[in-house]
Amino acid sequence: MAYYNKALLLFAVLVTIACGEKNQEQEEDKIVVSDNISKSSSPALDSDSDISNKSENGIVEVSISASDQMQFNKEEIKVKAGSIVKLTLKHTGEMDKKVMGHNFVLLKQGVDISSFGQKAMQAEDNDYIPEDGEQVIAHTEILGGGESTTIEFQAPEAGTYDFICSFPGHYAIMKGKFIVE
Ligand SMILES: [Cu+2]
Repeated sequence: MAYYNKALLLFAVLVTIACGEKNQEQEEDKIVVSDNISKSSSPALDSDSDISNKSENGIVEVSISASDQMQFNKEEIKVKAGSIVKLTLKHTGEMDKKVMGHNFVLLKQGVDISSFGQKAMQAEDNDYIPEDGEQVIAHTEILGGGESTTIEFQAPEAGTYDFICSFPGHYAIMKGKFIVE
């Protein structure tokens, strides 16, 4: 119940932020979410192209899934700076979260993945997020097979960030780039 309230509060804050940014240039409203790297990397497609997902009020929806094969289905996620990211993580497998748990953790720039991953390993009671939380921009809880969860956060400043699953032993394979343009 406490978690729910917290999530609701966070949502309310994010909505407030999103509304505050409504007045930015129209250009800011165009969010590119890449779910197919080869398709979106064509230089012929400029930012005015209509094929990319557009967002309402600067909110961009991103979905990513994780499997019993210990893999994310995406290696790259692209969003526009300043947007509110509504990210859904889905565990498409069947295995228990104690055996094949997955989360999505967006790391701050400069954080070393393997040293973070080793620290995270000791934080089982905190969804494998180190208690200080200092190296993390946003994260989901740990999911087991068949579960899904959605988080919202503000995209950090333009740049390339790493995302990982911090379940013990997964970060070496389950990682990708979160690109803010
Ligand atoms: Cu995982």
